Amino acid sequence: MKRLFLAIAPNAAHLAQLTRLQASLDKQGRLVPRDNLHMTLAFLGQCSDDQQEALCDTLDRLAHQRRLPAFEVTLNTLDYWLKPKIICLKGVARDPRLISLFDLCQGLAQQLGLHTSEHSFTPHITLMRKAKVLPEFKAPSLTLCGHALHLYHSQSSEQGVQYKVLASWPLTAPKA
Ligand code: 2AM
Repeated sequence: MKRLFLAIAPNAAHLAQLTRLQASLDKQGRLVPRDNLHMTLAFLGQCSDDQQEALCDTLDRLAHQRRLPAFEVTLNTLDYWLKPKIICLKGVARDPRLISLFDLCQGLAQQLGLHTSEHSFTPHITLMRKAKVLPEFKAPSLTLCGHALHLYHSQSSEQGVQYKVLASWPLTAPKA
């Protein structure tokens, strides 16, 4: 069994902005390492090899049929979520292509009997864990263009949790 999730990776320019933003957070918490920064579309939980294979087969087919849409999202608000104790940079899913990609990922998780989100979708990137307070400054605005969907394996190691990309699919403009 592997702990898996589907997510989008920020590009190099966004990573630079995110690490600058992290540097201005107060140090009472644990910063998410730069290589781990991502925007989750579906946390799948523990998956068997068969579930992983079925998921990858379906996503291969959907990508081939150009049914995984590229999208844009603006993340521009810092928030503190009390229950998971995280600070994140969040936005609103206004782009219907992002909403449909989220629904598609959640639908796949459901079909395979995997974990599905118990919350409505708030696109966000977690910057700090074990956080205690919301910083009071205004966040920069980041507009992400989703061009690839990645399947990540969340692995616990001595250096902490590491996320490894197991597979990727291109996100495309729909067929004309
Ligand atoms: P996040 O996107 O808010 O940081 C891998 O564990 C990723 O899946 C994390 O980044 C995490 O949150 C997200 N995730 C969503 N729901 C989760 C859950 N119930 N348990 C663990 N991680 C979850």
